[in-house]
Amino acid sequence: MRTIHGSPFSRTNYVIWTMKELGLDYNVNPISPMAGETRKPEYLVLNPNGLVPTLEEDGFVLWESLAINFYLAKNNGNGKLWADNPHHEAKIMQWCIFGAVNVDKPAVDYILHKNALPEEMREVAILNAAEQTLIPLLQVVEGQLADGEYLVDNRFTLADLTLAAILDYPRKSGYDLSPYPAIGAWLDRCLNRPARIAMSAPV
Ligand SMILES: N[C@@H](CCC(=O)N[C@@H](CS)C(=O)NCC(=O)O)C(=O)O
Repeated sequence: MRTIHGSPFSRTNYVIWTMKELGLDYNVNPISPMAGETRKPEYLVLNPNGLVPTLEEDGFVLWESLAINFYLAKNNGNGKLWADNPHHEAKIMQWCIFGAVNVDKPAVDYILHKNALPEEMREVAILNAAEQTLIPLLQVVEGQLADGEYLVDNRFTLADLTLAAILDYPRKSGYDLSPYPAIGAWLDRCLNRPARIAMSAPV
């Protein structure tokens, strides 16, 4: 029995996308941070950070969306989403870590302070800083995509899934990606995959 704890409107969606790509069976326990459900004692036993997502699989518990995705892809993918040699594995990890460590924070700050937070909580200084921080990071991704349709091994891997999931929301919130045509085309390619589209269906 595999359960993913977390509202699909959170980083939980990175893991749901992975499970859909891999064709795995799963249940979603749609607990919501907004409703304070991640701070309840029964949830803190699973994830002492009080954050989503958390994976529970036959008594095995794992948190951090990237670690969950590595675990699922390495052990269930038969090469899908993952690598066929150590160099590709290292490159997939490089792009995923780059996404989680460098891109995620300014991307989330941008979304929150552009339109997700209630208006009185939005700060223009944070929005502008996020916008500026993203520029050199997007230039790096644009440079990589100038040479191919995907980030690693010319096929869709966890590297693409991770970065596309992170960059989807700033674009939806209005971040101007027109200076980065390769990113725009690649995002469309990734987000139009059947597994991603299936995520909007009831789980
Ligand atoms: N690095 C963590 C971040 C998890 C995270 O920040 N989750 C947010 C939702 S997207 C959350 O649970 N927030 C609840 C809170 O801050 O109380 C991961 O990728 O799993």
